[in-house]
Amino acid sequence: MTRLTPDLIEGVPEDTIDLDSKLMSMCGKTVKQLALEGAGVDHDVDFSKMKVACVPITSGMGVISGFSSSVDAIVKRLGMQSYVTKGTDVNGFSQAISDGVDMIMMADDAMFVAYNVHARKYTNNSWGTAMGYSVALKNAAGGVEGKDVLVIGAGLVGTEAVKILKSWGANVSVTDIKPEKALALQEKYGVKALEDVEVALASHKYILNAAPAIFPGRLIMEGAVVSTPGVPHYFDEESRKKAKAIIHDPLEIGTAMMAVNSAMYSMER
Ligand code: 2YC
Repeated sequence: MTRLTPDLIEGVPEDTIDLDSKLMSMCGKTVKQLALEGAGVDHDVDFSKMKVACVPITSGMGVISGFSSSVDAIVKRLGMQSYVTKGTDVNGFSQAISDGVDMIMMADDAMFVAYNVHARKYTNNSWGTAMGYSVALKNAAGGVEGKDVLVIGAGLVGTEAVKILKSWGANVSVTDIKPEKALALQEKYGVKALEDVEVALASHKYILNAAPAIFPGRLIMEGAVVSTPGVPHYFDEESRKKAKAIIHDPLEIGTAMMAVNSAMYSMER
């Protein structure tokens, strides 16, 4: 899993990229509306009663400066009550439980979860990112049913995205730097494994890029819709000119998706 760095998320607490405006122009939806759609909810939901604790986790490579405060800000932007616990790890977790929160958000080096205390169920960031960026792609593309969609990366996020896009009736192709990983998805989900990423990229208008890869604009089709959670993220000038939409943010779409999905485990649908 690609590990965020403080510089990548420093703009998240203040939403310096104004993500909702970008998504409204590309997808016609806000982050919250995309997350509700991904959670299978077709109406707005008032989350103001939802109490959330974000617990910093020091295990492994330790805390990422700004990560918990970014998650806290993203959850607040959904209308939920949220705070970062004073304690970290088990101490923070126990504070959250004794505070009687409804949901706990925390991440170590392997997993990032939104745990709904009442439902005793969680949503992880791999599914949340895959769903959030698939919903964004679907909205920006005006639907994906019957359309050729390329998923780049057969890792945790790419695999979830393959399953989601296939379930929506897209003709899914998948490519990975390790061909055997794409072939495994071909076997398991009946999608097409493509060997050459450059040929794949240049022949697809709809792309979900779940790889930490950077692609030159010469490979991007005119009018391409690129939904790209992958970090590091960089699309050159040519890509920006040719693409109809390049949907990216360092953390918010995936985090909002998992927070909304887990909140709905214990709320009226
Ligand atoms: O600050 C903390 O609590 C750290 N333990 C957080 C570590 C997050 C590691 N994961 C990542 O950087 C990325 C995120 C986009 C979520 C999934 N992988």
